[in-house]
Amino acid sequence: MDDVSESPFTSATRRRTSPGISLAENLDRTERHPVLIFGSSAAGKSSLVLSLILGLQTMRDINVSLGDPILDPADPRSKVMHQRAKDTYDRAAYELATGKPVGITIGEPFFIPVDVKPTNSLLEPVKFAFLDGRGEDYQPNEDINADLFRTFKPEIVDVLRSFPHGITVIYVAPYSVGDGHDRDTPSSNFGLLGVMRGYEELRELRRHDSHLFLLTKWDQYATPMDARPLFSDASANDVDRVLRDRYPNSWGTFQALPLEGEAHERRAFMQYSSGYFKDGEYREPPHSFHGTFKRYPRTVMNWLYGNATQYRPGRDNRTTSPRRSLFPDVDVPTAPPRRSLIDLLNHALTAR
Ligand SMILES: Nc1nc2c(ncn2[C@@H]2O[C@H](COP(=O)(O)OP(=O)(O)OP(=O)(O)O)[C@@H](O)[C@H]2O)c(=O)[nH]1
Ligand SMILES: [Mg+2]
Repeated sequence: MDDVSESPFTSATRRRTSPGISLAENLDRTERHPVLIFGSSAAGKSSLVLSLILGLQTMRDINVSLGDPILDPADPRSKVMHQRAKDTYDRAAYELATGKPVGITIGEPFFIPVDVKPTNSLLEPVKFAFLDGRGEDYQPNEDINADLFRTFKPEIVDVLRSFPHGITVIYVAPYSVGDGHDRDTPSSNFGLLGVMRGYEELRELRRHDSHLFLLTKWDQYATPMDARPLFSDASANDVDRVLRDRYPNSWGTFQALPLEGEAHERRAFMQYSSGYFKDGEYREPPHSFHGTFKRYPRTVMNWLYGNATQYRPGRDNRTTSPRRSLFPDVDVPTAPPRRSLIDLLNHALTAR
């Protein structure tokens, strides 16, 4: 048996505490691509998932639905997890209609099964499992007697250690926390650093994994519908500048994360807005700006679809398939700017 007792990240081992096959095995058997979403409290994780679902629900040529339970039905936690997934999924449509902001996520992490079936027969159906959970679990520990970085919950440890195909990891980095004035990004920054350390320690099968550093709440930085088009037309340098300022440690570490067999799509970054917010409330944007807002979830979805089609679960994990695009009219997120090791080191040393 592996000796997993020494590491803080593996203290929650993959011991089977419930009947049925494990989460990672079930994801593999049902050919579902896991999308692990990490970020501090109020970073925008749930809003990201909702906006991705909404973005698909409003496309005429894509059928999207809640998938089958993620956990083995023999596992007593299966029903509870699926009910939470269902609530979140149904919430997407409700939120669109009423403009309610999403509430804080509580309890144990859970996965939302989302099945995507393009009606265009040339594009294959894909199944995702989106992780949602409370951001507190990814924030540095305030207790000085405890380790700074928290351990992952057992479900996440299971996927990282045992899922044999490519997974996607999204690091959610909000431009700000709260209403735009309370800029508590240092906790977010170190929280993401802890997540990367945990990934590095637990994940051995990295060669097909894809990583996205997502600067959320971009609308708080670049006003939408402004005469200056920074909201819709930011360059990679614009985004990099903000990340260097607010996420010095985690953004630097992300760029140096050893991924094994580098491919540029597998390490990406972009800015994101999960919708049009006015006075802290989610609103329907004016008609002429629909495309501008929708471009964000569609860009991320395009990339996720590419990851899931290229590194398909359920197949031989040494082979890859051609990368497919779900929305040919939008791009995928770009690779971070190339930097020398010296530059990265300097950056890490001068980080606040
Ligand atoms: N302006 C703006 N606000 C956003 C955006 N995305 C999310 N928010 C707001 O930020 C707050 C937190 O968003 P959530 O999606 O609940 O964040 P979370 O990461 O799921 O937070 P926890 O569940 O507490 O871990 C909510 O009030 C959202 O309405 C965005 O793109 N722009
Ligand atoms: Mg949440």
